[in-house]
Amino acid sequence: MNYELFLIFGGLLVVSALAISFVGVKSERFPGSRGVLLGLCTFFFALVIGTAAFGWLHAEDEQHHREDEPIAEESAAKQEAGVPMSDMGATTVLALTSPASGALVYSPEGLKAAAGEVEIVYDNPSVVPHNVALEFEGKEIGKSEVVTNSESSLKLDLDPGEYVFYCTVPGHRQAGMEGNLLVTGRVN
Ligand SMILES: [Cu+2]
Repeated sequence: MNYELFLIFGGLLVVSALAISFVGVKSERFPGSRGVLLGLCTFFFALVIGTAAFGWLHAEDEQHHREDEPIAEESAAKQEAGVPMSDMGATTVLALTSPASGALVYSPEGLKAAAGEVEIVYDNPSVVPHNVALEFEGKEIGKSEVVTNSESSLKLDLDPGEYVFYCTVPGHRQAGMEGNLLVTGRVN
């Protein structure tokens, strides 16, 4: 709507300016009186203000449209992927970190979660490479990317049981980078 008004005002401004200059060139007596001059000035002033105002309002509208789009696209993508809206955010997120000094330890030393989707978000603020892997009954069931000065995460669907988390960088687990993850029964 504001865009149409912007076009109308803008178009009117261009047409009137051309008409006035044409009359001005043809007639030596133009504008003739102060009243006509004043009227024309007011007329152009109003057109310029109108064009600018609706142009600005239109720009505002556009911006709102753009702000709304990403959210709409994201939920549409999730629905397409078959993820029910109500089940989103049911993941248990566990924070794990190591000292910035590069010491070969995890903090906290043990983790606990309810069965279901579990994500271990590991933050390594040191220059020593680390990651987090998970083992069940002596078998590795998943591992995150090895990182320095960054975060890496591991997401798995876990049944109740006792798991062991550790660092896969050679020597680190033996030096103490391991801990227990206890997964308890599903809470429904
Ligand atoms: Cu490590």
